[in-house]
Amino acid sequence: MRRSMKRALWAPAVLLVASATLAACSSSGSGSGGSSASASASSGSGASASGGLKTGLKVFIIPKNLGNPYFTTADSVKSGGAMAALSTLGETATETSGTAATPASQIPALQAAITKGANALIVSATDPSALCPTLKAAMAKGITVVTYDSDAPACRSLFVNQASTAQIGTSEVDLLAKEIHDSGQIAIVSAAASATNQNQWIGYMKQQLKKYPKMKLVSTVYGNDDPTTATQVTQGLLQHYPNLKGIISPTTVGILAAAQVVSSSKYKGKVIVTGLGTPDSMKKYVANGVAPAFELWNPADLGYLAAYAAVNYASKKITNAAGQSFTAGKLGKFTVGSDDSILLGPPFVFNKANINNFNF
Ligand code: RAM
Repeated sequence: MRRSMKRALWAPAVLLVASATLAACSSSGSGSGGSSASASASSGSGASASGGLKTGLKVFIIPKNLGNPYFTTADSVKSGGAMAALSTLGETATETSGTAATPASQIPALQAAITKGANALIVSATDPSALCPTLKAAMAKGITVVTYDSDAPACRSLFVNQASTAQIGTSEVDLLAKEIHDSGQIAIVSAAASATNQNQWIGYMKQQLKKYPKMKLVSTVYGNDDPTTATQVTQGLLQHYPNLKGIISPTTVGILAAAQVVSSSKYKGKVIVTGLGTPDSMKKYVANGVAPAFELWNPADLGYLAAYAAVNYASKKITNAAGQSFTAGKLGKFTVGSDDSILLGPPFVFNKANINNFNF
């Protein structure tokens, strides 16, 4: 919390700088669609390069799934994400996962990384309970386990959080309330029912809704970070609740599907969509008024920070004790909070006035 004011001032500037950088790069990142992507540096194992950090570490980045543009941006070299940071630090980086955002798809990638001699795992948890035995086995072997994006609190050393969990949930309700004048039926289009981040955010949304007695949450549906499923569950919502006024979708895949469905239906102009989306995918829906405002952070910065946190931890430069600090390259200094987590910054609100400044 000590950092919050500094971050509040800093985040838009970083996003603007990052967007300019990303705009200059070609569009596609590494890792989409395949089972793994690698970037390696040619340094020797165990050597001490920048600031006493180990080099030559085998670091595996294991997002919820591959093919999700959010994770491609968070992880890839081209966007300046986790693999870019690891390459700069002289580590060997591999992005790997399944193609579905499910534990059944993600766990084999975790197990394979352990078998291949991983020194560190950077994981976005599809399901903390299902992943825990594998993550605990990794930690028992001395492997550094850092979660990012979606936590597995009982079975990792550190969590790199994109923004305050409470602030994300609360601010999404506030954004929608403003658009629908504090009144009417609303629904949530989530990702997977087992995802830690989704469930925590939804918990805070429900608390915040108590401040808006005329807004009624009628349903929460799950699109599983799959465009087809997210489209179908949104269509189902509109059929079952013809008086719906708003949808909150705290997933980049879900918000896009929801905005597309509403835009091409008779509900355009009647149902407002908000949540967490990437600016590139949502520009069209900000312009047509279906999603006037939504939020996110820079996913590339999240991956970059997670990489620095993992390498500092694996190099024994930090522990997970509150107050431990390290420098994450271009992002500057970060401090471990009282809950073993490191906070990137507050979410940023995109709207008509600013969205064209962003390219990710
Ligand atoms: C989706 C994923 C991810 C979430 C983002 C906002 O891509 O569900 O976990 O953090 O959206």
